[in-house]
Amino acid sequence: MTTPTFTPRVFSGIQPSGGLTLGNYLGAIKRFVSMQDEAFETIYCMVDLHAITVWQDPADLRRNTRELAAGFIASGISPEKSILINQSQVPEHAQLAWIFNCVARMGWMKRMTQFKDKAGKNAEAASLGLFGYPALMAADILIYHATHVPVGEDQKQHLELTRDIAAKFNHDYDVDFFPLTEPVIEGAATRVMSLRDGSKKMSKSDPSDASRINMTDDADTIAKKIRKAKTDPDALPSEAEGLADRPEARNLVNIYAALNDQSVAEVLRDVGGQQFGAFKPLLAELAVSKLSPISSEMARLMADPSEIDQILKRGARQARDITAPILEKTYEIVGMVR
Ligand code: AQP
Repeated sequence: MTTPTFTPRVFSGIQPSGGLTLGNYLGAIKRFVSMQDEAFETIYCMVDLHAITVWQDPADLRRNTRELAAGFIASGISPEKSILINQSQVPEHAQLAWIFNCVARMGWMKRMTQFKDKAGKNAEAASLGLFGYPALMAADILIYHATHVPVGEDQKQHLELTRDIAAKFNHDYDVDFFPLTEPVIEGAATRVMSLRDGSKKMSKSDPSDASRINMTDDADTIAKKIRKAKTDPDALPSEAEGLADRPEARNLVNIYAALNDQSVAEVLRDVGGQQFGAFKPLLAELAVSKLSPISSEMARLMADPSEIDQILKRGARQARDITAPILEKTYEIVGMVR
């Protein structure tokens, strides 16, 4: 059998499980934007079905989905260049996920660290959906035959599972139908850490608002959170090796580098030797200058969400032109009578 060539196609998604954070922006959205101008078809998704794997108030979910779409558009994702969707309007995601539930093995799923982190000590009370989350994520990607997935570092394990599912499906049915998708984990801030604890990733669902910068925070709030960010008493080093055992310092320098499109080495050439009292105001000023145009555009878009709803509806129609034939072919391969 000849190996098919797949159209270079990017898929990625973010959960509308809260407001967008600087971690989502630097780890994912910035790369989503740049990939639009490379040789890829791009599809970006508000993964609302993923969000309900933990409880979401329905009104909040609706608002967060629209606000996330506003965040994508305000950050530079163009509905003319990319297909923008919310997952639940493209039913083939969930339909393929069922097939993948029957391909993925319990042993594979039990190794997923995100489930262990999110379910915590009380795993018996976690939803079945939270456990099955990675199979739905594999379906999100493979229902488009996506070849590349830009994500933050925390999603690496789920992308390996996506490749395992594709490979097992292809093997079991003796086809070359699903591509082995490549993760795209690039940049100075693939893992932005909490501002309160350098060992935890910045997360929209962290109970402490001071742990994260939200894309909708105003200039004063951003400056205050950076001023209060946990650091150590030493001055910044002049070379990256000097950050090795200083997670909080490393995090702030990584954030600066990613926001300013510089490498860590370039940043440290300029700020090495400075105390945090001098560096934090620079970082705050940079963050405000990059984020405030995005938050004002988000506010403008949210003032009339009907424009967002139209974009998502159109996106779903475009998406289904790709997903419906792939689902049909999958059912045929599996042996469903059509
Ligand atoms: N701290 C982070 N640093 C770099 N990238 C990050 N991402 C998330 N947090 C960071 C990337 O953002 C994309 C969307 O993530 P998600 O919302 O689907 O789920 P998540 O990774 O679980 O994000 P959160 O903010 O932690 O959400 P909650 O709190 O609801 O679980 C992914 O590409 C992710 O890598």
